[in-house]
Amino acid sequence: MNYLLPLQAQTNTHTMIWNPSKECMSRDEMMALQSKRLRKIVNYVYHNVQFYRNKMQVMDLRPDDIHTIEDIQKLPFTTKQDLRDNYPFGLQAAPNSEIVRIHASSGTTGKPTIVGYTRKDIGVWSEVFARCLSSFGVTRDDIFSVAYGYGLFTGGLGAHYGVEQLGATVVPTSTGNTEKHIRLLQDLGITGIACTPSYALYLAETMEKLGITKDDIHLRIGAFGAEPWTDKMRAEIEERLGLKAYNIYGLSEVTGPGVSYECEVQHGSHINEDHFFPELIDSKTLQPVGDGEVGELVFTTLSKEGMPLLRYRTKDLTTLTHGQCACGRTNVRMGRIMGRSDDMLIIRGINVFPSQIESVILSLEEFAPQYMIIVDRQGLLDTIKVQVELRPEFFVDDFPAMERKKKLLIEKLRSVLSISAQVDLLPPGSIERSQGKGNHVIDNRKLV
Ligand code: DLL
Repeated sequence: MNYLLPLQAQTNTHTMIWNPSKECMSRDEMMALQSKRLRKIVNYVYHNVQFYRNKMQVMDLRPDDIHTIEDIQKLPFTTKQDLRDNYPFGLQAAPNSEIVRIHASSGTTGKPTIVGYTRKDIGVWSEVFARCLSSFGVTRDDIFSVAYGYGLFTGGLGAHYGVEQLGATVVPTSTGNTEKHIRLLQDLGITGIACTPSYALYLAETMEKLGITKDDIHLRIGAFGAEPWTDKMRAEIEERLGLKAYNIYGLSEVTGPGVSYECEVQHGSHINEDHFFPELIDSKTLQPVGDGEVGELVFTTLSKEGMPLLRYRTKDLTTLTHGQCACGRTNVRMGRIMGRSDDMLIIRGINVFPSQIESVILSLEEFAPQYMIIVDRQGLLDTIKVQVELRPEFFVDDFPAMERKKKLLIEKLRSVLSISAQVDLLPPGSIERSQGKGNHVIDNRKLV
């Protein structure tokens, strides 16, 4: 194993960095490490994965042609479709005897994506997750509830191993049975929680129904991810659960949660780029885009043994920022996921991301973060309807007052996003809650 022992896990300061030798490298040192690992991984997949050997041969490329990390642009891309076409084990590089675990990504259409991990892969994953937790301020004294789903989804077990690696106490609550969870939060004095932002809100709502306030629990840190969320949503969760909320990002194909994580500065999420090399490309031209510009995130796994991937196109849209952060880390930062190149809605020619609609909704105090966006086509015209719950204190039996609120949201959506949307106001509690990843969009146009 070439990863280092925890360096500062015992301290109680908030600026602790789990592995400074990997999180605070100079750019030259990082590029040297990445170059070395890239050469090794390209050689490894060339000799162990028929799919990559074929692709490289078609491009007249040999492992010897790759010298530095900058040569990555010579390599072929990998897509979700490639994983489907090679289902289940076609992209696995290690022999079955070395695989100790398999996860599968949910995938709404077609076959799931199967990802096999060697023991070393699980070790790296635990290490990178421990870096995230440490960056959020978690210490060995914390008791941490993992309320991501356990099972084929990488959220539960990924976070579980990370908490253990850091040395905090893990409580594997998983999803479901929220009342029991709340009881454990109180009785065990649980101080940290990892779950989707949707579930965090559901938890807050259930607590409120039970008459339990944030002062009755002891949560101080939340590790939220697996779905897009906004700063408005962050503020809401922090207020209702009485904790500090951090973003954690990842995807099964690349490892699971822990690919990137916020620090206390919260200006983007640091990518564990010694293991997952990021590129940002224009989805159409496939050419690189610069710092600060929006593009599609692409990852090359630099150390994975089970299923290494070259230039995997995530479809996630974000920005990258190089340069040292005020927290002391030098690892490149990615912005919030603004959407996926495949879930951008084009409404009468205007590009709209669900997260933009969420931001508009939450900028108005009347509305709760529970909403659905329904897109349809009438004749040749796209229509968009936003169904949104009112907060209980604003839900009144007064028709003109309700109409005014509706108009307010319609106007704000028009002025901020240049779309004219229909709005349905719903009573509190009427939209189905999600315990895992929330779904906010129904696009009926795809069904025709
Ligand atoms: O969602 C892994 C994960 C678990 C990440 C727990 C964070 C916390 P998948 O099921 O393969 O893996 O889904 C990956 O989810 O490509 C993004 O579109 C989205 N996603 C994950 N984290 C975030 C985040 C897990 N923090 C897909 N913000 C990714 C926005 C996220 N989107």
